[in-house]
Amino acid sequence: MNKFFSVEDAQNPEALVTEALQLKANPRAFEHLGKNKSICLIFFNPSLRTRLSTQRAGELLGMNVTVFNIGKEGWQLEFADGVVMNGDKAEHIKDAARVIGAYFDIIGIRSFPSLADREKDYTEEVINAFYQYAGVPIVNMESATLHPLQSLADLITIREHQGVIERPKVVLTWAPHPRALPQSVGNSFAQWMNRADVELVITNPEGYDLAPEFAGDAYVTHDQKEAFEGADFIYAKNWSSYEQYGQILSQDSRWTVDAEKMALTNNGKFMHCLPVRRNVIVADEVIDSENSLIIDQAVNRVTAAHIVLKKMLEVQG
Ligand code: SN0
Repeated sequence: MNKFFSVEDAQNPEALVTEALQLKANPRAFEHLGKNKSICLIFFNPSLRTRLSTQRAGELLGMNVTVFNIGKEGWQLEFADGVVMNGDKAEHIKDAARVIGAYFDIIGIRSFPSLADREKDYTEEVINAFYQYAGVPIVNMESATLHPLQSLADLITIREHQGVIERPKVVLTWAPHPRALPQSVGNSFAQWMNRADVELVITNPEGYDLAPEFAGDAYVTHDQKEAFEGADFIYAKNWSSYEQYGQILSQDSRWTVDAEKMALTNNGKFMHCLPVRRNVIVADEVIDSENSLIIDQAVNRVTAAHIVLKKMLEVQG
């Protein structure tokens, strides 16, 4: 694997989950694979789980891990070609990526969307430029449109908790939030669930439909209660509007996930990627209940990064 940008790079997502679970059961099995190998985790934006879990995964493989908060501590980067660089941007991505690629064997990138220019955000300019110029494998640690390490961790978590249910009903529900957030987690979750053996339902208010290329074959309804009926897993997440790009169209607290709505499900499990605004996205009574999988998901972030880095190290030899 020389890039991990989306589900497309996983070839067979279900097989990747099986391998990841084997690695989770025996986490030190490949601790020599990354000996004398290095990874640089580059953050344009804040992070807690992605930073620490990817660092832990690198360490489990014996790698040297460097974290670079480029958004705070680096030069501002220019991405356009042929620009006269006499403004605030001190360095071109071509130069920065080639240098970092010369220092490290693998690079991870976190770069949120602008939420101002949809076409630009959806071209994934930042991770694509690193891939073009760095010459080493690139891991998406949440890009403008996708968050594949999160979605892989989510699919691992569903497989661990589905029990005897063969094809679980998985519901992705929009929930309110005070700030405009990326569509990345929602897009990515939908993209992975479309490739997994689950029944996917997405529910959101009007104006919040996800990009069709990611919603795929999901059944989409604007009636949250209808969606929750008989669900095995409820995945809550806010995203800003894709249609009226980056806008907050609703902060309707009737979309908050509470115990009354969870009662409509098939004793459904609750999921969220964190960080979560308690009592805005989800009521404490749900997120603190025994059906809440939030910590399992976070733990599986290590497992997801572990299998992805292992696959990248294996092709490097
Ligand atoms: C990010 C997002 O994409 O929604 C990262 C999630 C893994 N979340 C936020 O930026 C939340 C910020 C906030 O103010 O709650």
